[in-house]
Order: sequence, then C-alpha cells, then structure tokens
Amino acid sequence: MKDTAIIVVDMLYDFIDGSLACQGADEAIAHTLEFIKAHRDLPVVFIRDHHPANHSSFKEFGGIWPPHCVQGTRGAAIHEDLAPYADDEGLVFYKGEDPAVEQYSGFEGKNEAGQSMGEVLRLLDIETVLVCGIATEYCVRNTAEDLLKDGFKVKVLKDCLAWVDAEGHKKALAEMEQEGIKLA
Ligand code: VGL
Ligand code: ZN
Repeated sequence: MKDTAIIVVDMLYDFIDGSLACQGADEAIAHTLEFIKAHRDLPVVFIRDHHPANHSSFKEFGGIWPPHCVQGTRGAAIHEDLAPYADDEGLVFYKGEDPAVEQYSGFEGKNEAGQSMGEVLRLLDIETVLVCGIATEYCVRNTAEDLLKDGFKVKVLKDCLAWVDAEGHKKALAEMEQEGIKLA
C-alpha cells in the first residue's frame, strides 16, 4: 500500500517560458525531476491548467491573466523533462476547462475518465501529499489548501516552486504554514 503521492501542479510551458512565465521555474523543474527520480516508488500526480480559448480568466474576456494554457497548444503541455512521468492518464487531472469558472485548485480537476483527484487519491489509499509546482500563490496554494481541508497531510516542497511575485510567494508560504501545511 502506498500512502504518499507527489502532486505536480501546472508545470506547463506557459508558466515556464510562455505568456505567464514564473520566477524560479527552471530551478523548480530541475528540483522536481531530482525529487521524482529519488522517490521512484511514489505515484506522481499531474495537474494541468487546460483552458478553452475564450476562458473568462483571460483579460480579453474579463479576467486578469494573459491567455495561457489553451487546450492543444504548447503552452498547455507538461515540461518535456517531466512528461515521461505523466504516462498514466489516470493520474493526470485537468482543470479550468469551463469557460465561466476560474479554477486555481487542482483538487476538483478531472482525469480522462472523469474521476476527480480527491477521489483517485482516496482509491489509492493516499494519506500524505507532497505538493510542488507553479504558481505558489495561486494553483499550488489552492490545491494544497483543498487537500488539507479534505483531511490529507500536506507538505509543500519549497525548492520545487515558482511564483508570479516574490513577495506573494513568501506570504503564501507563511500563510500556508499557519494553516497547518508543512514546508519540506
Ligand atoms: C495559475 C494563473 C492562472 C496557476 C493558473 O497555475 O497558478 N495561475 N491560471
Ligand atoms: Zn489558468
């Protein structure tokens, strides 16, 4: 029985070198790859922001972000160094597909079979989740908080994060720690 899973949030090209490139992304990817290789026995779950071209989070449609992670584009793809570990479609969860809804958290993301991440983690008997990804202040934080609320033990891998804003990143880490999320 496996009781720990690694959760990789939005390590997608638009957050790395694309329209919403985040600070620290290259280091975060290198460290995530090392971590995965050092823990080959742990399941790796991937979250993918996956927007239709008219998503309401885009400035042109009333939101605050440039267009990003549009379905079918390079920007929506998992970084090539990590992609080989995303070979089990059952462990890849898509979010942000409803044009009307901003969905920072991956918790309600759905895999190809329509199962939610929370549901699949339960089926796998996961108790502890090690969360990394992009961006600390948005999708990482919201995903970690939803997991904590649902009863998982949550650790955020500090060296495996990238952020929109350095101050926002630090503040988000401090607040997550206050809430009971561990930093590892
Ligand atoms: C994200 C902004 C918009 C994220 C997703 O993954 O943190 N940020 N969509
Ligand atoms: Zn998005």
